[in-house]
Amino acid sequence: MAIKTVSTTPFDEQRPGTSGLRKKVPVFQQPHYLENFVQCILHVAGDIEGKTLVVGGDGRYYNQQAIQVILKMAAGNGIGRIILGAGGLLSTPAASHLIRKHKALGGIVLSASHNPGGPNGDFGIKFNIRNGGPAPTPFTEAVYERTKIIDSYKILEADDVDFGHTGQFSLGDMQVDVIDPVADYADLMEELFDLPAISNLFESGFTMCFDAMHAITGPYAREILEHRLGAPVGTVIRGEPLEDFGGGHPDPNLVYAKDLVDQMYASQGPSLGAASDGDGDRNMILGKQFFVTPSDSLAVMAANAHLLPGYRQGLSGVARSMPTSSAVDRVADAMGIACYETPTGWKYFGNLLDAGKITLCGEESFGAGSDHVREKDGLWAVLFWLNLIAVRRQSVEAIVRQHWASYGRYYYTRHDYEGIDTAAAEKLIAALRDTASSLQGQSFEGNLLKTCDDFAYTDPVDHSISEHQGIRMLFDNGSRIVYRLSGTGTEGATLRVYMEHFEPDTEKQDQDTQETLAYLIRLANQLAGITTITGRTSPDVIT
Ligand code: VG1
Ligand code: CO
Repeated sequence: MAIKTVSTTPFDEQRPGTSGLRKKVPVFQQPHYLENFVQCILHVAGDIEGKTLVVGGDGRYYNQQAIQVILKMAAGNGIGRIILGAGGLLSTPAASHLIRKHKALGGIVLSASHNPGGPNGDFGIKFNIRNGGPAPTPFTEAVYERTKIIDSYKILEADDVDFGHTGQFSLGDMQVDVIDPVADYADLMEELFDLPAISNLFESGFTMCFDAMHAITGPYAREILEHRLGAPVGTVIRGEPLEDFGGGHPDPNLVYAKDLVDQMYASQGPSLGAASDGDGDRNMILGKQFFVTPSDSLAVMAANAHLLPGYRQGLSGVARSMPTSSAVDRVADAMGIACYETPTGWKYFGNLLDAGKITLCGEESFGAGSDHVREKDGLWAVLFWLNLIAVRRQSVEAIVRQHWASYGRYYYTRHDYEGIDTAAAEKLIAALRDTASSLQGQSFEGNLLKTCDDFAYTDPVDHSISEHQGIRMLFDNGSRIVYRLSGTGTEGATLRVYMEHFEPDTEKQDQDTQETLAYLIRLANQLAGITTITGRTSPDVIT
């Protein structure tokens, strides 16, 4: 088998966003498109000769074809060993764990996460570094610079290989280990949680419904919940990974996991509802007729972690992305531990976790995780809640209400305006940036705007600076409006507006979220001119 050097020319816009390069499938199907990007990753990764690489994806359309290319290119570029999930499957947290376990050079994860799949859907590719986490911005920017000048790539001339089952084979001089995608991850969960206590919970009649949304977590959830924990068969719904996610949108929120939400709001519904996304790193938690916001979930986890085996020694610190509500800050304050505020995207947590500055972290976008891997982890979050319920023997709702009584409640919502004109979206943010300093100090709806700025972050470990991470408006009553543009979409721009209002009075903690936040929703539109600039009168998705 010969290694071929293929001439190529650069493609425009191969710049990775919040989480890797995401484009429509037909864009990835262009000759050399994927190859160029993979070659640039391997170039920036540096000394790769003889090293180990973890490869897998969420099973979406084009996963198989992309893996064939990546295997041959890895062999063509001198990689020594590939660890590949059977069927080309690996959830994002499982890939992170395998990189760490095998001390691999890194991993290539194929996923567009919560974006829809299929021949006209989205595809994505992301590189994770040695610590198991998403490559940090300096790495992804170096890849982008390289994509602008690439003129050739290397690939082994070989037939397609069969990686449908576990086993081992060679591809040129490279060894490929096809492994069970679930086993190592499931073992890790056994180390962190009290599985016998959760089994007892199920034995005592506790019921749950886990919606895998026809994405990657189906096999993981079946193994852990139904096999290892003994939950009844059928606890996991939509458990078969499908290339197009059954035509659905694998985003676990109140809009896209509607079947699950309907079950949870039915009169005889289960006690716990949960869902995960395309690549298994997000989670949604529901009690009986009760939705837990991801920001609250993080705060509850922080306040209760010491009750679970994996976290009994306490937390070194916590972190949240800037748009995530301040609920966890109050817990950290009470516990006397540090709370870091980072830009959106899991890559910003990596250094804090590696340095031991934090144990838990999370994002408002249905993401939570800990130092067990370097990605957010959907099933981990579900097991955390199950273990917590097993220890406290209370309902999800009771746990959250008690939390609000102790720390106060943050009413929280995110409004997304999808597929808007990119120029209009950029104009809106630029205008806010320009007026930020003059808005600061004024009062709106009776509340003083204490701080209005464009969020910038200095990493406390490597001191790198990330600017323009979103416009923040902090009011003196503890409420907040944040605006930013999505970095994961593939069509036009998505404007995200995040709003929160703090309510310490237990008598007022049972109101409707959108009604309570109505004054901020109005103000957010008015201050940014959302309708005037974008022509939109209402958001496409409210979470
Ligand atoms: C979104 C979320 C962000 C998350 C990212 C990747 O990014 O807001 O919190 O880290 O998706 O999640 P953006 O730039 O579109 O707002 V995943 O599960 O898609 O890898
Ligand atoms: Co995801």
